[in-house]
Amino acid sequence: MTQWFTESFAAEFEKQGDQIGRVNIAVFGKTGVGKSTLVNAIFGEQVAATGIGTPITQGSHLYLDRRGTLGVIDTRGLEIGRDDDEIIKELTKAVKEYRSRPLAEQLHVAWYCVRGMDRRFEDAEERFIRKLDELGLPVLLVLTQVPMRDDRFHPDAVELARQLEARNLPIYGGRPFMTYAMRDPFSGQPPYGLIDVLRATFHVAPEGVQAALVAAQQVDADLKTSQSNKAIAAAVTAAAAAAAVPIPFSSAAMLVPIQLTMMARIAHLHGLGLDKSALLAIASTSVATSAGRAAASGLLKFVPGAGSIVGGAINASVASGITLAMGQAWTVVCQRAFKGTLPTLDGKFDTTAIRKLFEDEVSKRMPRIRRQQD
Ligand SMILES: Nc1nc2c(ncn2[C@@H]2O[C@H](COP(=O)(O)OP(=O)(O)OP(=O)(O)O)[C@@H](O)[C@H]2O)c(=O)[nH]1
Ligand SMILES: [Mg+2]
Repeated sequence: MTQWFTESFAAEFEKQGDQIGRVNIAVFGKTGVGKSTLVNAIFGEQVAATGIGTPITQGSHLYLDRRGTLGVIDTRGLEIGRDDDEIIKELTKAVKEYRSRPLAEQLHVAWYCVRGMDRRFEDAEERFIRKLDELGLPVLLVLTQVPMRDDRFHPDAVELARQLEARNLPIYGGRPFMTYAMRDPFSGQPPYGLIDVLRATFHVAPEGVQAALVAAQQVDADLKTSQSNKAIAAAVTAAAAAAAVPIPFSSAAMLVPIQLTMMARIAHLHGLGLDKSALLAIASTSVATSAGRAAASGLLKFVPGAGSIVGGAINASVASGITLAMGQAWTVVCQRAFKGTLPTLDGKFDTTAIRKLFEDEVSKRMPRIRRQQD
C-alpha cells in the first residue's frame, strides 16, 4: 500500500512539476546595488550568488540560473551606463529567440534595481528601462537598501523616488518599490518591502507562470495558501463531476487520482521536494499503517469519519465536501512544513503527531459533510 501510494504520488508530483513550469525573472541594475541579495531574500536559495548558470544565447553576457521553478537572468561582465548597447543587443536577440519557445522558457518579468541612497539615476538607465518595456517585458523598479526608521523611509531615497516618478517611466505602478532585503547587523535594520515586490511580480507575470512564482518564493505564505485554494477548487469540481457519473464500481476510488493531483500540486506550491512531500502525505493519510487494503478503496477510507459514510457510491456533494476538507487539511500540513513548524521527534518528523494534525483539520470540516449524507 505504501509503495503503491509512494509511486503514484511520485508520478503525480513529477507531472505537477512539469505543469507548474518555471518563471524567469531578469534582474538588472548597476553592480553592487544588491540584485543578488534581493533575489536571494525573496527566493530563499543562493540562486544569484552561485555564479553558475549558462549564457542565455550563444556568446551572451546574459546568464540564466535555473533552480526548480525559478530562472534568474543576470548580466556578467557588462555594466549598465557603460555597455548598454551590448546588453540591449543581447537582450533583444534573446527575447526574440525565446518568444517562439514554450512559456516556461520565455522571459517573463524584469526587475530594475537602483540603490536607494545613490542620489543619482542616469539617463542611460532610463533608456535601458524604456528598452525593456519596448521589448514587451513588464518592468518593476526597485530601490534597494533603503534605510527606514519610525515608519519613514530615508529622505534621500524618498527624494530619489520622487525624481524617478517624475520621469514617467514605463514601470509597474509608475513608481519604485522601496526595499531592504537583508538585516544589517550593525544598524539592526530589518528587511521590508519584499512581499510588495513579489505581489507586483505576481500581478504582471503571465497567468501560466504564476504558480511557479508562488512555488519559488519564500516570503509570502498567504500567497501559497491562496494559490493552493485554486488547486482545491479544481479538485472539488472534478470530484463532484466524478461522483455524479453512475459507474459500476465505487465512486470513492474515482476520487483518488483527483486528490493525489491536488496534494502533489499543493506540495509543489509550498516548495516541498518529493521526499518530504511523500513522507508527509503518507503520514497524513495514514496509508502506511493500512497495508493490505486495496488501493481502489480510496484515500477516503483513511480519513477518519469518511470511511463510515463511504460505503461505495457517494453523491456529488459528499465527494466535493471530503475533497475540500482533505485539501484544506493538507494545506495546513504544507504551510507548517514551509514554516518549519511541523512537530518533530529526535530531529525527524513526528509522523504520529502529523497524522493527528491532519485528522483534526479534516474532522473540523467533516460534521457538515456527515449532515449532508443523513
Ligand atoms: N545589510 C544589507 N546589505 C545589502 C543589502 N543589499 C545588498 N547588500 C550588500 O551589498 C553588497 C552588494 O550586494 P549584491 O547583492 O552582491 O549586489 P549585486 O547587485 O548583485 O552586485 P553584482 O552582482 O556585482 O552586480 C553585498 O555585500 C551585500 O551584502 C541589504 O538589503 N541589506
Ligand atoms: Mg550579483
